Amino acid sequence: MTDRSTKDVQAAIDATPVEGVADYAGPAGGWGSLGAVARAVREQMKTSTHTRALLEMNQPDGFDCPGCAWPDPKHTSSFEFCENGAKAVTWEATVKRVDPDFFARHTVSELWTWSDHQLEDAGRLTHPLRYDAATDHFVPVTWDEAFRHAGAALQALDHADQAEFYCSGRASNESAFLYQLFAREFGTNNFPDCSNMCHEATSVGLPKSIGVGKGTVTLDDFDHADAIFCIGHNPGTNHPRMLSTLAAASKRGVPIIVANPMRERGLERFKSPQHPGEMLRPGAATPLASAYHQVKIGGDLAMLKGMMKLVIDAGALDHAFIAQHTEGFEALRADLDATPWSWIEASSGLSRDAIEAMAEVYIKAERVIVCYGMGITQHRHGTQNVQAIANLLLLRGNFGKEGAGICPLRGHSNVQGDRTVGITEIPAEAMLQRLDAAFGINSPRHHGHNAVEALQAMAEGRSKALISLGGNLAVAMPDPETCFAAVRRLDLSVSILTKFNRTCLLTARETLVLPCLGRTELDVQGGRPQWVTVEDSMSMVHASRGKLSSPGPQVRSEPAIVAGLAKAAMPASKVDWDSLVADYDRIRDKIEQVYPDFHDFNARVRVPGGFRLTIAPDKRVWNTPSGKAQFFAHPHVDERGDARLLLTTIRSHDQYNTTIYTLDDRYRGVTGRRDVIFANEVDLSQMGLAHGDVVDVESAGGAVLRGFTVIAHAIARGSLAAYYPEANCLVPLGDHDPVSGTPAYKSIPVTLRAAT
Ligand SMILES: Nc1nc2c(c(=O)[nH]1)N[C@H]1C(S)=C(S)[C@@H](COP(=O)(O)OP(=O)(O)OC[C@H]3O[C@@H](n4cnc5c(=O)[nH]c(N)nc54)[C@H](O)[C@@H]3O)O[C@H]1N2
Ligand SMILES: Nc1nc2c(c(=O)[nH]1)N[C@H]1C(S)=C(S)[C@@H](COP(=O)(O)OP(=O)(O)OC[C@H]3O[C@@H](n4cnc5c(=O)[nH]c(N)nc54)[C@H](O)[C@@H]3O)O[C@H]1N2
Ligand SMILES: [Mo]
Repeated sequence: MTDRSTKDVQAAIDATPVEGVADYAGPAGGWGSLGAVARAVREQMKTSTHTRALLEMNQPDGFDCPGCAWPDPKHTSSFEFCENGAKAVTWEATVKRVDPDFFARHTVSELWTWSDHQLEDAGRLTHPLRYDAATDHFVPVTWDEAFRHAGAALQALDHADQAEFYCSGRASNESAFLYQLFAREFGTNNFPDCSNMCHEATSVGLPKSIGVGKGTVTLDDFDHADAIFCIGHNPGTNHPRMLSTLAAASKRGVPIIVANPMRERGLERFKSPQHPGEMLRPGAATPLASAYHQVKIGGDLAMLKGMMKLVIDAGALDHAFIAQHTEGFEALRADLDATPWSWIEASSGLSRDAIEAMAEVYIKAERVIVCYGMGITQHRHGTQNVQAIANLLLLRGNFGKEGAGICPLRGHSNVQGDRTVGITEIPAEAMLQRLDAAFGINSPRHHGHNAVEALQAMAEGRSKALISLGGNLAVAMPDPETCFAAVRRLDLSVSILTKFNRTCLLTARETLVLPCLGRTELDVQGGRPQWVTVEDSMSMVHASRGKLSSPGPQVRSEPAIVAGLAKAAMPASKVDWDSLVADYDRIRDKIEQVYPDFHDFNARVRVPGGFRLTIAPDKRVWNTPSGKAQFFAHPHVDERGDARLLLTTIRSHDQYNTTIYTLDDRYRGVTGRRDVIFANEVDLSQMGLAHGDVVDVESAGGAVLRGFTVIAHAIARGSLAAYYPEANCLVPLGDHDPVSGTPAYKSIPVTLRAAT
């Protein structure tokens, strides 16, 4: 059995005290959340104006939370409380600064020895900086100098495809649109972006299945679903506002079925800080998961195929829907017939009984939503996983009806919007034609690099310049040895950031760090406050208005910085950059010209709550080549062979990707440390190891993560977990889903041995 009861694991943890490791018995949310917010406010913010800013979050006239892409309820009267949203805001609104004095005090070699937490905790960037190799210091430069140096290095390239334009997912639609315009006029489609490490399997897999690479549900659908499946995501930490939605469904008696190798408290029970009754009653909390299946790492495809077999066996197909709306059913059925239960059970780590129980809930429900996250996408078979979820939903017509559909939990708050407005290495011809017509430019037609290809090109010297609009590319990517060296050999590295991070320390021949405003801050252009727009994971586009004062007079907005770089790189540019930056309405008018779905953009987005982009499957319209939704058969291949142990990499409760707020992970009972490996206690004893032992972890390629402590945890047999980015050295750069290019961060074959 894979399901170790939490009690058994608890006994193991109690038997051997390990520093910083304890059981967490409470629910998600609750007083712990309030305490964490109070602490974040205390440590980062000093003024009450800043503290009040927290109340502006997710209000119609306030700013969009930079935390995650979960949508806001339509009728929010009170402010939606979310601990991790509050951490994201306090981290940005901090009163700490890394100013020219700071960089005069610390050399780059010294800063290299700092932890990722220390680097960002030092504060907000205040001045444009340029690396001076002679002194090993970053020194302040004027904006004109910064743009001149960047422009000269870009002009010195042999051709435009030697430049990589990285985009992280916090950029607004307006800055991302200008950024892609800059790169395309410059002459490249090289857009590595954080989506390539995240939901690329969704962006690539779903259009083939249902004709759109996005989720199909809205928040309202959760009020009408008869069953909700949560596969491979951890909302208590990564999408905390989702817990209110799940709690409401749970109170309606809707089954919530979880498939996750780890028991995550945020999927088990929730004490809502906005619910005074629950907060004041000790022990009160809303149960979330009605059933929790600890699938083996990478075992989802087998589990989903088992469920599909059972749906067919039970005669529970929606025949009319399949006949009218789909193609490929017979091939899927043949593949499922050829898939033996022995493989399904071995590969998923779940018994047939358990999968039958899941299928029963699925079949009983008229309307089903399947939610999923990185536990599905970050595998070699990520695209197959996503398409298997679409298959399962198609079998019973769970698209285009209220209360049903697919719900990818997106990552960064505007990662979906950035994609929508052109950050893609594989642009559609029709879009390029409209872009060219709107600006009188000639966009390149050949495809560009995704994130893995960009790093490979940089590592091999084929690409020589990297511009980063946000993010911490080299740390977020697998295989730091390769990726760090790749950035260091560049001719030009430009980072547009709110905070200093390790990627900036990988100095190239010319290295510039440019400080930008965050989303919470007031952005004045042309004498007037500007605002931006974002798209959440349910395709709602709405306004975000920053209120806080700038961290310093030198700090510029992202659109202004992108325009400055573009003008310096292309003195003969056809685009009137200054006019666009002076009034963001003009940028939105251009977005509308290039993307017809944004018709009346400036008017519609001024309505509180904004508008929803077209999601054709809502109307059972399928924008696939055949005009039908497609079933995809995925013959079972066990790509990890007989690897006995797979390691998955996860986020702690106190981190935002490469940003480490503190070293704690409250819901998993870890305090003050991140050098731990979560393991199944039976696996440990079979390996001759015990809770608290110090081990070395070795990947199949021979990379070793040294001196980590194994801790017993309620995790499926054969499965291990460690924090990202610490464990990224175990993932080779070439280990990714061949279809989407998503790195296989979630299924790394490893061995463990006592530390040497
Ligand atoms: N506070 C906070 N919020 C965030 C982020 C953050 O770092 N901090 N990051 C943002 C970003 S960019 C993203 S992409 C999202 C990420 O949100 P999630 O997708 O929730 O991210 P992970 O922490 O990677 O968690 C993955 C979950 O999948 C499970 N899992 C691992 N391997 C498997 C598997 O093989 N099968 C199954 N079924 N489950 C598996 C893990 O146990 C874990 O519970 O969150 C966004 N929101
Ligand atoms: N092993 C492993 N690796 C992973 C993952 C995993 O699950 N496991 N997850 C992957 C995923 S899903 C993702 S999305 C990537 C994340 O990859 P990235 O998006 O590259 O990384 P972040 O850590 O989100 O970026 C943090 C930096 O963004 C900057 N920043 C913050 N706000 C703003 C802003 O408003 N504007 C600008 N210009 N800069 C800003 C700050 O300076 C900060 O240092 O990591 C991936 N890597
Ligand atoms: Mo992500």
